[in-house]
Amino acid sequence: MKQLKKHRAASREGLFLGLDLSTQALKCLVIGADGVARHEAAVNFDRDLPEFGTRGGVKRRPGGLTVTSPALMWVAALDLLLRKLRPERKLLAGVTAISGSGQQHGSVYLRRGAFALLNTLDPARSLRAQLGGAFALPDSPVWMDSSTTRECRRRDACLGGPQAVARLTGSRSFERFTGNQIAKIASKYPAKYAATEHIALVSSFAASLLIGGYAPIDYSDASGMNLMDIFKKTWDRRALACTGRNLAEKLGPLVPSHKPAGVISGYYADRYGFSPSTVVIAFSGDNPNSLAAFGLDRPGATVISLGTSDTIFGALSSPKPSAEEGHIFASPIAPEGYMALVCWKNGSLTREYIRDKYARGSWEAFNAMLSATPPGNSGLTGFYFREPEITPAVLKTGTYLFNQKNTNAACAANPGQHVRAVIESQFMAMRLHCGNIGLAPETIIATGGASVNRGLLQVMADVFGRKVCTIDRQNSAALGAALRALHGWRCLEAGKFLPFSEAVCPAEKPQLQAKPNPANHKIYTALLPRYRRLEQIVTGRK
Ligand code: 5FX
Repeated sequence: MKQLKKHRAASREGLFLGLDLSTQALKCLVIGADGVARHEAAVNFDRDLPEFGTRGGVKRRPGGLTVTSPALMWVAALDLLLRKLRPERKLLAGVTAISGSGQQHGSVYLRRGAFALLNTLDPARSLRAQLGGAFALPDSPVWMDSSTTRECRRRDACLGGPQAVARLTGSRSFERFTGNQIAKIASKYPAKYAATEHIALVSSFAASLLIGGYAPIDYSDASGMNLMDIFKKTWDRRALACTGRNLAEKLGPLVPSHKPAGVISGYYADRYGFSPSTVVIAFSGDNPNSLAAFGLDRPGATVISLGTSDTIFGALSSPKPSAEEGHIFASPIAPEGYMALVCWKNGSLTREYIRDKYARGSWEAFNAMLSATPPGNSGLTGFYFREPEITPAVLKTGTYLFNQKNTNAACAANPGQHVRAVIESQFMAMRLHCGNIGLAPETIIATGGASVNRGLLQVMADVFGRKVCTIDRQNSAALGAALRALHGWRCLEAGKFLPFSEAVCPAEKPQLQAKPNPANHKIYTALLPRYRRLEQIVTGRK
C-alpha cells in the first residue's frame, strides 16, 4: 500500500530523462521519481551512422595520437534517437526534467552565428539539416587524443610546473584535458579559433542542443579542463591567458552541477511532444554521472568501472591534488565535495585484444584460462599498452611481461599466462595508483561492460582484499544523469540545495559478487613493491 502511494506520488512528479553522449553511442534512459527505469533507447555511431566513417565512435589520424569525432555525427545521433522515441510521445510529454552525460574532456568549437542557429531551430527540419554550418572545427578532439604534449609542457611552464597546475586545477596537465586541446587548436588553427564563438564540452554541447542556446559548463566536468580553480570553482585567469585569446568569453559561465541550464527549446516540444516547461539541468561528464548513479556523496565505497577506459573513483572530502596521480574533480552531487578519479586507456579493448589473440575470442575460454593459472602468475608480471597509456603516462605502445629476473618474457609465455597477466596487471595498477591519490576503498562496486565477468571480479577482490559488489547499473552514466535531473528538479522545487541521498533514492541494492581470498590477497600485497618498480622500468623512470 505504502509502495503504491509512493508510486502514485512518483508519477505525479513525472519522468526524468538522462542522456549519455559517450564515445561510441548516444543513449537515453527515462526513469520515474522512484528511480525505476521506464524506457531506454540508443544510437550506435559506427552502426547507425556509417556515413561518418568512425570506428568505435572516433577517427584516428595516422600516428594514432590525434583522435577526434565529427561534431555533426553527435547532432545526427540526437535526431536519430529522438526519431526512435517518436512512438513514445506520451512518455516524452511526461518528462519533467532532463540532464545528461558526455565523455569527459572532448571539446566542440561553434562558429560565429551558431547561437542564432540554435536559437531559431525550425521544427519542420532535422537538427542535422540546420546545424551543418555551426562548427568552426568539424572534428572535435576527444578524450582519447594524446597529441598535446607540447601544449602541456608550455602551459606547465606558464603556470609554475606540474604540481602547481595540479594544486590549481585538480590535475597536472594531461594531453586529453580540454585546456591543452584548446591551446593546440588556438596555435595550430588560429583562423578557426578566431572564428569560434563558443567552446563547449561534449556534455554542455548536448545540453546546448536541447536548450537551443549555449548551456553553461558544470563545475564537475569543468574540473577535467586544466582551466578551473578547483577550490574557488571559477575559471583561472592565468590558465585561460596561457591557452587562447578571449577564452573566458568563448567558454561562458560555470554552474554547480545541480542547477538548471535552461528549459527545453520549443523545437523539441513541437517536433517530439516534450512539454515546453521541461527543465534541463546542467549536463556533466560520464564519470561524475556514474558517481551520481551510485549515490557516492561521501567517502567509503569506491567504484571500478570496466569500460572502454577503466576508471576507479570515489568521493573525497579533503582532496590533495597530485602531479603524480589521477584527478580531483568537483563532486557533481555535493557542492562542497570532491571526487577522485584515476583513468586507464587500456581497458576493454586491451582485454578483448588478449582474449582474441590467446583465447579464440571467447570469454569462456579466457575465464577457463584465468582459473587454470595461479594467482601471482608464477612470478610473471605484465604491462599491456595497446594504446598510449594515461596511468602511468606512456606514449609508446607495447607488451612487457617480466619474469623474476626482470627480463621481458612476453614471447616465451603461454596463452594462459598472458590472460592472467593482463588482468592482474590492470588491477595491480588500480590498487597502486588509487592508493597514491588517497582513495581507500572500503567496499568496491564494479560496473561497466566487463563487470559481468565473475572471473575478473574475483581477481579484483583478491588484489584489493575487499568485497566486490555490483549494482545493476549497466548504463551508469545515463542513470546518473537521470538521477541528477531528478535531484536538480527537486532542488529547484525546494528553492534550496537538498542532499542528493535524501532527494534521490536509487532503486536497487548492491549484490555481492566476490569475496577476497586472504591467501591470494597476501600474494598481491607482497607483489605491490615489485609492480611499482617494474612500472618505473617500463615508463623509463628507472
Ligand atoms: C576520464 O578522465 C576519461 O578520460 C574517460 O573516462 C572519459 O571520460 C571516457 F569517456
